[in-house]
Amino acid sequence: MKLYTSPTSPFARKVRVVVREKNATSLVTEEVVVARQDPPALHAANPLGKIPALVLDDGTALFDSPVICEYLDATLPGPLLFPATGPARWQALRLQAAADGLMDAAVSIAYERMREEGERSPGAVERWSRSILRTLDFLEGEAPAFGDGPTIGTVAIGCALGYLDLRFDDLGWRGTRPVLDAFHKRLSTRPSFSETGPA
Ligand SMILES: N[C@@H](CCC(=O)N[C@@H](CS)C(=O)NCC(=O)O)C(=O)O
Repeated sequence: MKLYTSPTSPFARKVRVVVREKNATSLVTEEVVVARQDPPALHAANPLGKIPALVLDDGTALFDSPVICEYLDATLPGPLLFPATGPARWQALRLQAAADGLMDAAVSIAYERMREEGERSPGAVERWSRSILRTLDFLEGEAPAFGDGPTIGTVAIGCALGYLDLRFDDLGWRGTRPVLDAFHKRLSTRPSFSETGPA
């Protein structure tokens, strides 16, 4: 399988973490691309032109990150990151949705910063920033129940927080969110995270 990826994309990192949690690095070749340079190979795999995209050995291409992660989890051996049924499944998917939304808002702000002065929208940045802060508070409230074994929910949260550390160093999210901070520090010691840290 071939994964189109980038060292800084939090969405691609989710997939790279899942590959490692499933002990499957030998099955997935990672190809770094710059989505904003519109590489044809990425567009062939994902018409949306976004990273990550996974091309299977039969040529089928999968996107976006929740679909790729669930495919890998379902088809590779090892402990399940997507609980099969029941409340645990909905909790994992709910946390993944919160983390993915946080990433969306953070990536949107990062892109906004790259725009020319006259093309920027301070109002949109303000809304995305408030959404990030609300979601961090939500996650702080959920963190005592995260449990020890990783799920797709906690994997996605770890990637979202790592992206904040990379791009929003000045946010200081840890100060008022001690449970989330402790969770992130614990998660970061897993090889799947330490090997995929944003470059
Ligand atoms: N919902 C998508 C989001 C993927 C995404 O936004 N990727 C960014 C990189 S972090 C991207 O490729 N952006 C390129 C663009 O928007 O042109 C997923 O979960 O995979």
